[in-house]
Amino acid sequence: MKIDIQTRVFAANELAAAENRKYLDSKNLFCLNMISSPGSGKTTILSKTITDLKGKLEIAVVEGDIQTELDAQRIRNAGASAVQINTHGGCHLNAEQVAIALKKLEIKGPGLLVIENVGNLVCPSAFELGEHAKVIVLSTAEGDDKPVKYPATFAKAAAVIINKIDLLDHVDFNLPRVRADIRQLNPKCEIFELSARTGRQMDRWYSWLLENTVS
Ligand SMILES: Nc1nc2c(ncn2[C@@H]2O[C@H](COP(=O)(O)OP(=O)(O)O)[C@@H](O)[C@H]2O)c(=O)[nH]1
Ligand SMILES: [Mg+2]
Repeated sequence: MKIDIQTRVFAANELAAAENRKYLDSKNLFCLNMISSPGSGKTTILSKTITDLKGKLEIAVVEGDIQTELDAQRIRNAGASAVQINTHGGCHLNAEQVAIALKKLEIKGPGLLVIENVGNLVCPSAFELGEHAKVIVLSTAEGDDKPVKYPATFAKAAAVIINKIDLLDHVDFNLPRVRADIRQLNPKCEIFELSARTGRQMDRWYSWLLENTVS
């Protein structure tokens, strides 16, 4: 019985994700599903990206949080459209919630749509949202064991951002080990090492976004 219900939940989600993908493709929107622990810097990375790529790339954001409109407000302050989804306890976004947010956003396209998922490294990677790629963010402040502890999530990434490299001298974070662990799980993904606070090494991330977005 339990398996039946789980199967139906996943099947309904897959259908809604496929509809989202059709919609995104019809508007020439490149869509990223951004996944990380809480506090790794997703909203900071997005805010800086929106500011720095103003005039070069149209960006819209769907924000997923258990509670509050805080992150959507930060994105609007940076100059992009944002819709906030509150899951009220749910640990991940699902494709139907994203479909509702897409209707509210009414993005013209072409451009980039980023879905900032609810902060955790487990459930979000199990629910497809219709995205073209998953981006996992890992910060130097949260320890260097995350790729090996959450292998399924890292294995699905098209790109991994190692954020807060400005803190490397102050935290226990073995960067070569993390690089090697990510490569072991996912030989092909892009790895970006940057600081959203100082702006250091954001350029490669920007080039990757621009290369993948139809203009
Ligand atoms: N030192 C440092 N702090 C950062 C960096 N990026 C984000 N932060 C801080 O980390 C905290 C969490 O950031 P936030 O963007 O809200 O993370 P989110 O929960 O993943 O969206 C905030 O206090 C940010 O100012 C960074 O590159 N370096
Ligand atoms: Mg956030």
